[in-house]
Amino acid sequence: MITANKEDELIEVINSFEEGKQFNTIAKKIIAGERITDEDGLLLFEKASLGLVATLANYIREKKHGDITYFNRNFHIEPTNVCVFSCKFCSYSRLYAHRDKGWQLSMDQMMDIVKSYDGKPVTEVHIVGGVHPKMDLNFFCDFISQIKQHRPDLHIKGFTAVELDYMFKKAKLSIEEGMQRLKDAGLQSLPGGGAEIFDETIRQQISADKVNAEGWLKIHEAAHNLGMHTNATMLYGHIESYSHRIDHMSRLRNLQDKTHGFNTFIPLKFRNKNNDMSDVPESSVTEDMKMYAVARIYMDNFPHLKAYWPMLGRQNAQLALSFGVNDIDGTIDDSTKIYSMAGSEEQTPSMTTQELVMLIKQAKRKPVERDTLYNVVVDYSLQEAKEFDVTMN
Ligand code: V47
Ligand code: SF4
Repeated sequence: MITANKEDELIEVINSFEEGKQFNTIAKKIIAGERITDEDGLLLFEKASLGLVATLANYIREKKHGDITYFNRNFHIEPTNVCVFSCKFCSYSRLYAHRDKGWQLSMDQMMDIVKSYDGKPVTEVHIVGGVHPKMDLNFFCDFISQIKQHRPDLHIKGFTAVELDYMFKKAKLSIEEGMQRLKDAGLQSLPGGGAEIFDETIRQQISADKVNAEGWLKIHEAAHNLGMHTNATMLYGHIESYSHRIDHMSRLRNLQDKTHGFNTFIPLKFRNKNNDMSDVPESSVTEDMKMYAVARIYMDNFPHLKAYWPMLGRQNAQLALSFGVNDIDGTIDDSTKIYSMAGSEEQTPSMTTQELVMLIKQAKRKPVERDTLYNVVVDYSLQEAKEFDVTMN
């Protein structure tokens, strides 16, 4: 619980930083539960030390969640890496003209992946891939309903707004009609991908040909209006400026005010291997941690902030727990290639429940397994280390 003492303490700590005085107003807003402005956000990015943003972000994180740190048991299905688009940062996709160099799973192959988890305690399947012109809305509705028939308890989170925009246009359906079809088939929530950077000038340079900011936001709004929850990402650390990051977060914050449908914000660090932006250096760990902290401070109406460990690496994801992050995603089971192909340290991303629990406990936080909608599945903070060997695999 946050006490008056803790609030006095916060101001005292902020004032102890060399630059502390100019951040007094922001600290007071945070204590009062008031929203910071775009200018405040920019000031934090540009002028605050890492220690200062960490202090503010951690205060907010503990006010919202205490020490609870969520993870889930999940796996991904990437139906194809063939894609009609050509984002410059993408190391994963192969153009349709070179589809023989990529993969394209059949319905049976995808259902075999789902069936390989029979009897295993996973709660979520995350479906995401390239935009393949032959994998259309009917194909994916069929796939989703087959998953639901086979395993009704598995939460299906699938398809970025980029994939959906293409599917709906091809099917000549409005966003609302297309989304309703997928929901009826069994789709339950949307992942946050495809957002990249909303600013049109930057978007034109890194992913010119796919859905723009307005389209991305409209698709998420439509999902929210149908009662579905979604996530939001931001690809940072390439050619964008701090103002572009604030603009991106501002558009998400505004939509969240309207719909309250977002669960989690996920800043995604640009990785520069094997893509057309390999000349752009990657951000430093200091910059990554600052990104998480400012996101936690600025995105006041987003309940959760996720450090996606397959992209960031497990040690930096652990570190991020001191910079506002309260979720590190899941077990993954080596089922995604997006980040390993872009040069992530995690070449075969997979963590057992025990490893995730220990990683969180080492950071002196409380590990809680969640489902996709943040319902508690198991609270591991209540279990002694000895019991792990018996209860977890
Ligand atoms: O939109 C692609 C990113 C995203 C690179 O909602 C890259 O829970 C860095 O959105 N460097 C797709 N990032 C993945 C995604 C996601 C992942 C995990 C969890 C959730 C969730 C969503 O991957 C793309 C793009 O922004 N990406 N290439 C790269 N070289
Ligand atoms: Fe295609 Fe997505 Fe890669 Fe862009 S990021 S090229 S839309 S797979």
